[in-house]
Amino acid sequence: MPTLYGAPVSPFVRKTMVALAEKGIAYEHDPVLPAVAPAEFKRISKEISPLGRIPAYRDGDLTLADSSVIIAYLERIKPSPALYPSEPRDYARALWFEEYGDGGLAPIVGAKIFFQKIAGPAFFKQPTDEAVVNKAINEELPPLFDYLEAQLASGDWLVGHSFSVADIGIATQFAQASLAGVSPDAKRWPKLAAYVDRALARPSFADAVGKAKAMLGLK
Ligand SMILES: N[C@@H](CCC(=O)N[C@@H](CS)C(=O)NCC(=O)O)C(=O)O
Repeated sequence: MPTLYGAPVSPFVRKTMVALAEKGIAYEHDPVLPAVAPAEFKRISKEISPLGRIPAYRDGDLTLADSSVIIAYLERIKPSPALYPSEPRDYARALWFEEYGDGGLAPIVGAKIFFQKIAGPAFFKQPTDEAVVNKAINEELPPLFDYLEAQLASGDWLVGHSFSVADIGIATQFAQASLAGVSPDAKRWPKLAAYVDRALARPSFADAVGKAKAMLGLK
C-alpha cells in the first residue's frame, strides 16, 4: 500500500489527501510534521523529500514530493474519476487555479493567518501578531477573493462542470483559513462563499479537515 507522509494540518498534505479520497486510492498515512518534529522527519526527508517539505509519497520503490507532483502522478495511475479536465484550455486553467491557491492564497493564509493564529501559538509558543492578521484579512486577501468571485461563473466548480484539481488547490486554502476562524463574507463575495461551502462539504474535504481539527484540538 502507498504511504502519504505529512500532517493533515498542512494545506498541501490536504490537497493530496483529498485527491486520494476522490480517486478511492487506499494508503497508509504517516502524519509527520517537519517543523515540529525535525528529528523524526530527518529519518525520511533526504530519501523522499529532498526539500524537507510535506507532503511526500511512497509507492513501492517510487518516492515523490510536492502536492502538485503527487496529484499529477495519481491521475496517471488512476485516471478515473478525472481530476484534470481533458480539454486543453480547461486543463491549463485548472493548473492556473491550483497555482493561484499554492502561490497566491497560501503565502497569505498560511504565514499571515494560520501561522499567526494557530500554528505559532500551538507549536512554537509564539504569540499572535494581530496587526499581521488584520492586514492580511482586511487588505491582502480581498483582492484575491474579488478575482475568484469574478471567475466563478454559473457552474458549481471553477473549471468546466466537474470538481477538479483547480477546486482542490483553491478550497484547501479556504479550509486552512477556516481552521483559523476566517471565511469569505457571503454578503461581499456570495458566489465564493457558496463555492467554498460546497467544496468543503465534499466527503473528501470534510474528512481531511476533520483530521486537521482533531490534531489541533478544534471542534
Ligand atoms: N509546493 C509544495 C509546498 C509544500 C510546503 O510548503 N509544505 C510545508 C508545510 S505546509 C512544509 O513542509 N514546510 C516545511 C516545514 O514545515 O518545516 C507542495 O505543494 O507540496
